[in-house]
Amino acid sequence: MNAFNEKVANLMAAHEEFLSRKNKPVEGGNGIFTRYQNPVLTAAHTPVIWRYDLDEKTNPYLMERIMMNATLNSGAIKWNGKYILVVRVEGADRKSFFAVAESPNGIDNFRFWDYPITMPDDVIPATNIYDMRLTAHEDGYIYGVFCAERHDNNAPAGDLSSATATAGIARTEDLVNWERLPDLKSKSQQRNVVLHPEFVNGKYAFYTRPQDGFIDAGSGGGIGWALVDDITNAEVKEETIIDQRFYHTIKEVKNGEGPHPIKTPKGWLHLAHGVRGCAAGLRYVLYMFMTSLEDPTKLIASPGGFFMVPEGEERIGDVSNVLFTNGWIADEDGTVKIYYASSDTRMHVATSTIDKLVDYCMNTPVDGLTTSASVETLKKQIAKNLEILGK
Ligand code: M1P
Repeated sequence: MNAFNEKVANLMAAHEEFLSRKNKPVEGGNGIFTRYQNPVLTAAHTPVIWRYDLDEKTNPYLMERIMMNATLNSGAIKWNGKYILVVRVEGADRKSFFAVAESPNGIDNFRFWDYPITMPDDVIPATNIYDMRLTAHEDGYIYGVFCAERHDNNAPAGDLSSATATAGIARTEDLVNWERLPDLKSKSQQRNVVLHPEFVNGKYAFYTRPQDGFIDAGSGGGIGWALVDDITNAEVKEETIIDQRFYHTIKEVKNGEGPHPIKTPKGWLHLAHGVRGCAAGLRYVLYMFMTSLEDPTKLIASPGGFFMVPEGEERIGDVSNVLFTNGWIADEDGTVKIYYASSDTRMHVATSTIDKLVDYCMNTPVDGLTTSASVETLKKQIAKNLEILGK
């Protein structure tokens, strides 16, 4: 073996060793969920064959030719017994693309498939696509709904930053071949749009996030809901806000549905992100709520405050102080694997159960929206506990 081939063999072996690391739960915690020690996916998990040209003639120094920047906001689905993430991979060129990574246990050993997804771009070509929510719909298809970003051509000359966000829609049966459908038509810009897994009144149902501009949710109000007659020509005609934003809460500035909700006997279990502003910029945290099985637009549980916030190294990255989720998997035994990205840089997993998450939603006090309401809630719990402890 010549020196170049030996270097290639060492590179492949080191990568394989890295991919096969075991992940361990972090002991302790708040009893609601369990974090894991290692991120499940980072830019370093992307295949060697993506990043290097392995031809000695064209890459004699064996340098990375196509660098990867981040692996973030991933849709998730259990498919053929495997835990699948459709990962938002961002290259050094700032373009995001989708790629499938699979794991046998959902906790470690995630490996990318050889090729990224070729998303047909035959509708209105987009500059950038990201943040896919996966829904195995009762119509038999797996849908991917994602943000399609384009330069705003109405921006003044020289403004290269103004953009528009719409919801791209595609469907597949094998996660390899995707049929692109027209983007969701809506009066406003839309991001964080998610397809509900069941028909409602015979129609497709979407969670929406109307927004005034590319960044500003503005008058959008919160997480919306819209029924759509025809998925091949989807249009938001009426939109109802089902989870509102409020002043001085974790979702004051923006919120957005995470993955599609999980159906439980007590209602639809939702995971979302909430955004508030502070001197350090925007802070993105995760929160939960539940809606009624009979009427999925009716909020039936709204635990106050955040469910998860960035901790430790999660706080730092390309866009610091951000947790974002658009994928979770409920196993047959009631375990829930929550896939979340930290600071727009890397992917993690946390585990819980449906029972615990429902209990969390039903029994965490609501946000009373003022300091005095929060103090009264706290006093009630203290008094009860003092009585239990006989003090
Ligand atoms: O940078 C944080 C997140 O910002 C956006 O989310 P939202 O539309 O709610 O502000 C998205 O671009 C998301 O990808 C990103 O993680």
